[in-house]
Amino acid sequence: MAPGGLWSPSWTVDQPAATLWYRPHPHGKTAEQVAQGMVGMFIVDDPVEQALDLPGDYGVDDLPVIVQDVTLEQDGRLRTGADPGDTVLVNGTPGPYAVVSTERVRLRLLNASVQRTYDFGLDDGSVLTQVAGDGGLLPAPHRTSRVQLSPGERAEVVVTMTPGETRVLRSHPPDLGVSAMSARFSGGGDTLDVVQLRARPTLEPSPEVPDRLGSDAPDLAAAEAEAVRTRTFRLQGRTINGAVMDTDRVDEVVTAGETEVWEVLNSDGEPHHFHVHGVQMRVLTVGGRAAGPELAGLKDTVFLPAGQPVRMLVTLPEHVDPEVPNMYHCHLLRHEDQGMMGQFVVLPPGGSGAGPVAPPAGRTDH
Ligand SMILES: [Cu+2]
Repeated sequence: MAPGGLWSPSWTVDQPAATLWYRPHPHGKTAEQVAQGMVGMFIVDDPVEQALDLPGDYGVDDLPVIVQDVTLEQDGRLRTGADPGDTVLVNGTPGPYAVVSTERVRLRLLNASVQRTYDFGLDDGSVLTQVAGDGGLLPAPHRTSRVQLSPGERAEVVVTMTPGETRVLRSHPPDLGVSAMSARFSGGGDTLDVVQLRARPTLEPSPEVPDRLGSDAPDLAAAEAEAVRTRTFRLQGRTINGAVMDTDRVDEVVTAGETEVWEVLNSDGEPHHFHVHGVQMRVLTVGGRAAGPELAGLKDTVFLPAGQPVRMLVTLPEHVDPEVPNMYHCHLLRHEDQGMMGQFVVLPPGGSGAGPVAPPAGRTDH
């Protein structure tokens, strides 16, 4: 969008209840704009989710928690380009707290930071009940003391409070699987307070979190067996499959509605993440092992442990557009800005050619 320009998109919301978000995507300038707070949350409800009776009163027991880290100058201005920052903002606010008036409160956690990974936990080590990931409800609640989110990832957690107490949601040093030197740029050694929860002296009762949440997890082995092909993506340096982003090149051509396996490898000694536009994915395996319960729901942004291939089931969008590509990219915004991104176009079944530009010569799929 040009300065002063107006853009009025319209679209059909066609997905289950989820905690989504939006941000600018100007090539090469994304980190700077996001770091200055140009970020918002987009909450989708549906009847299935509402019937579960999870805390759902927005601003009362259902709270957006958009987490960013910044560095502030003496005069209070933001210093951009300093990652990771040393001050945590929640919904743009430093030193935030929430007054809790119910027994249970649902936090919609979004890591909207440029570079930092958070490992969220309560200061007393008590349980966070994770009920949803990026793309919606988990099949069943995942009770855990820690929820690690890399940039772009979301998780919904339910916290149970006792009257009058104050607890702190804190970020602990994340497990990034790389050297301490590399991890430092993603906040590897840091412990930070994120938000205080201050319970009133008396709390309104809240229903228990049900034992079953979203639809049952699909039979992933059967779905994988029916996938029409496997595409591989290798992330190294600031390249994906050896190339940096070129808006004049289409890297992948896919068929609308088909299900494929995408196998993504971080072959570096530094953290990378994989985000795909227009799809929600199911993580099959990480480093050859079955994905953990925190990954049991739909995902659009996935942390890639170094050296461990992540296999994902990807059902491609139904929306055909041979002219305007979708993107996939590392979700460390500095990496994205430096060209760690590729493009794919969606063709109708049986469609061929089309598109503004041809795929690169020599690219083969299997
Ligand atoms: Cu990266």
